[in-house]
Amino acid sequence: MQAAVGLWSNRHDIGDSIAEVRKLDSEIRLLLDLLDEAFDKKSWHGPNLRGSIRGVTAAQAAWRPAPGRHNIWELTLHAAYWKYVVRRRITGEKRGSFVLEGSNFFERPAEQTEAAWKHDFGILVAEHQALRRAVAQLSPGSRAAGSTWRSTLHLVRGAAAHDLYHAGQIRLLRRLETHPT
Ligand code: NI
Repeated sequence: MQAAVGLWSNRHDIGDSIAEVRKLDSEIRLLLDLLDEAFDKKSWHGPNLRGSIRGVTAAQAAWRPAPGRHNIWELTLHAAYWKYVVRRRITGEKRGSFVLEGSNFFERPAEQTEAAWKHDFGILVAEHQALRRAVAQLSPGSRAAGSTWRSTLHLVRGAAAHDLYHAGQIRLLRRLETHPT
């Protein structure tokens, strides 16, 4: 009898943890979909961040609507930087730093060449992939502290929204550059 109760209670625990893992998986899948649709997977509303940058030349990327205003190049690195920040915050990683010195905005171009532009765009893609991996690897244990998990969800949702916020700006900059007043 004792054994049967023990067995039942074990099975019950296993059932709970499977449900937990499934719930976690569906949450993680949703977060990855959000990140991907904001960056490079088909979204219904229009261009996502990568789509908004597609076909931009170094000259277009360097164009400013007014002195002191950010250009597409700078917005691209800004988006890369915040993907890095969110990754660091959700993993709690203490070591390592962003690939560029500084934070938030980086003055560009240092040299206006297609190679330099392509290189900096590559930083954005690499940071997106690194953030994606970090989200995919969030462990069930990271849900233990409720407020920490809520903060993780908030950070990752915000990372997706941030991409789209700047994707819209980049589309507008492209239109302004093509049709200067
Ligand atoms: Ni921003």
